[in-house]
Amino acid sequence: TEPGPGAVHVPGWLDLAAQREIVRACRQWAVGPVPMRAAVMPGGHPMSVQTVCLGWHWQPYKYTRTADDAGGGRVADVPDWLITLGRRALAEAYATPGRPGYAPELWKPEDYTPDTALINYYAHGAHMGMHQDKDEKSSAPVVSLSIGDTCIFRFGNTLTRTRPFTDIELNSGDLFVFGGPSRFAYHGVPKTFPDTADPASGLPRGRINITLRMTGLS
Ligand code: MD5
Ligand code: FE
Repeated sequence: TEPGPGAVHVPGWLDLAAQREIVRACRQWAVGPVPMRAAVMPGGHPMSVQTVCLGWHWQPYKYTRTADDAGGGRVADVPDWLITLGRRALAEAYATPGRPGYAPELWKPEDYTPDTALINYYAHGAHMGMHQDKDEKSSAPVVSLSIGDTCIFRFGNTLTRTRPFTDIELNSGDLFVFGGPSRFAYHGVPKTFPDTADPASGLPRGRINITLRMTGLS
């Protein structure tokens, strides 16, 4: 379905075997080379969501080459299989004739080379406030993959962090692509629903969201 222009939701895109493989990779990334951490906002409050970064390290509100807020060092690269998965995601969302949201002009899958993946972990009770993703210097789409607990994803508008917005349930295995006019919309995750995922996803507790991005940085 297409909640806004360039925003395409593909429920159940990842099967359980694919979800388990991704969770297994995330478990490794969470311990190093730069461990998963709750980023600390400029006001001094740690986020309730924990994040591990690939490619570039995200610190509120900038990308850095070394993880100066998390022990220093350089984060792992985005693996080729994840870049390939991102291209397949774009092909599915934008280039499948007949799918609502069909928009092959928005971005060519073969031109999609995400150089960053942000892996967010939502323990029970974690949430993410309304914000825009504008630290990237590229308008390439963001590919979002969800695994584990169901959440409410709040998709807003480009002008304000308030209404109008659309609340959408994201379940384990769902794909969401944000491109075109939706790339810089406000969005957030007001809540997750504890213990709602099939344990066969590989994630017995909490929620993982992976976002693939092109930073436009070098
Ligand atoms: C999440 N993550 O579920 C969300 C999914 C983040 C973040 O918001 O910044 O790590 S990504 C949702 C997204 C990305 C880019 C644009 C839009 C939504 N949008 O226009 O709604 O952890
Ligand atoms: Fe975001």
